Amino acid sequence: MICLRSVVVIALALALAPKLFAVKVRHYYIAAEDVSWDYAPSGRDLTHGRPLPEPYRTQTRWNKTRYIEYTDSAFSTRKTQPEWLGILGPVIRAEVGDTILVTFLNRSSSTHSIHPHGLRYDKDNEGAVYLPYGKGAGIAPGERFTYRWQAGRESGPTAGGPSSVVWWYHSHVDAEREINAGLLGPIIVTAAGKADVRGAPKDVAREFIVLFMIFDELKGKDEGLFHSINGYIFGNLPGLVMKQGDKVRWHLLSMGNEKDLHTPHWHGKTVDYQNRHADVIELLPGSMATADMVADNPGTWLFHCHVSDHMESGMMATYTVFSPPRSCPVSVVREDWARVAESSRVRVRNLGPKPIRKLSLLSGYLVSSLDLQPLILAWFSDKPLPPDGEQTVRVGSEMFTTKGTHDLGVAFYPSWILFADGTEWKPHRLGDCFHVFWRNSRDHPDLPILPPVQLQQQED
Ligand SMILES: [Cu+2]
Repeated sequence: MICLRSVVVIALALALAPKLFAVKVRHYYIAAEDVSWDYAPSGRDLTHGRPLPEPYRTQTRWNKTRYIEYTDSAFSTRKTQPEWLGILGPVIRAEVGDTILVTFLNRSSSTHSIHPHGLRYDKDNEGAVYLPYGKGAGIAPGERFTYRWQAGRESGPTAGGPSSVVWWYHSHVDAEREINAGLLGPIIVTAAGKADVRGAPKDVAREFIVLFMIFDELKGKDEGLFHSINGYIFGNLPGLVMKQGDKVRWHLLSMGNEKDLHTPHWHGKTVDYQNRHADVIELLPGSMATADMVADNPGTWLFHCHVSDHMESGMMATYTVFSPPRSCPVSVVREDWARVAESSRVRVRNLGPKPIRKLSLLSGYLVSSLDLQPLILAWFSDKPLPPDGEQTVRVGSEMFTTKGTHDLGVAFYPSWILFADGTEWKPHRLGDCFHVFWRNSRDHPDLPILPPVQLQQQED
């Protein structure tokens, strides 16, 4: 009997052990670095397909200081972050119950810190300069400090709300100047039991974090005021893409001064926000808001601040909901840029079961990940193409010249296919089944290019 009781006690202890000791420590390595930042890398207003308006075209590249994430304490290998994060520092994630360690290395030329919102810390780990000072209040250039923060119950979502919430972190030595410099980023805390291994909520397909903020480069002069979303103006923010049907979570942030009253507005969809349906959300400087969207309306949609002055000044981006990919009857075969450029021929493969009698290809310059400029020229196959067969199609050589071009690459896509049985295939949208030959494949291996002609103007 005693023996059985001991077994039960041991079994109970073992069963409870994972719960008692499952406190996760998530360790991040984040440096502050002086960098150069371009508010409009394309040099264009990508939401309207035209040059940047004055006065913003004068200078879009400025010196900033950013939080950059590394893989470990050597601070030699950078972690890649999604393009859409833009100027924001890396996402620091935790599940309620976790401990967060951030080893901060100050590689910039001024003293900085990391101050978290929403998490629990003691004085030394507050990362803010005021009396009395904690050890992590300000870290001098070249120095490092490891902050320890707790994501307790009060850091997570409340019952009935979304499964994750967003908080700020930013430098707090001379906060106004440092935030304007770019030293800011998001913390996401997921409810206990609802996080995957990364700490991200399991019940949403993707989370986007978007900061609405006016960066001031010239002490308030118009040409130095960048009304940006994640540090990009006039549609230059890349990567807000999702699949049709995805449950998507938007974490909205605002920072800045009394001009930073922002009202993010989605075209194309409403969101669930604080027990109401909304397509505009109100933000004040320092605000953090979380809204959920079911991305069931395919297309490219405008996402912008609804304050008139801010709209005018380029506080806009687009997001794209992809419909499920259509099966393609042919593919353009992946090849080296140099090889294609030299031969002025692309190879086409018949992916379907039916023999193809004839087909035509169109092409366009990929000016940015959101902007494909179609060319009018069409090229035709010169002989039938059996199932699984490949043949080369001669295309114009002029598009492969590098002189004076700033495009990322050249895209080819089928525009018409005539099968041997007399039936035809035409694209639903021009650009369906496209393939890009990158001018520099090493620089743009994973750029999430969008099907062309999806960029539609969605004016209010
Ligand atoms: Cu605004």
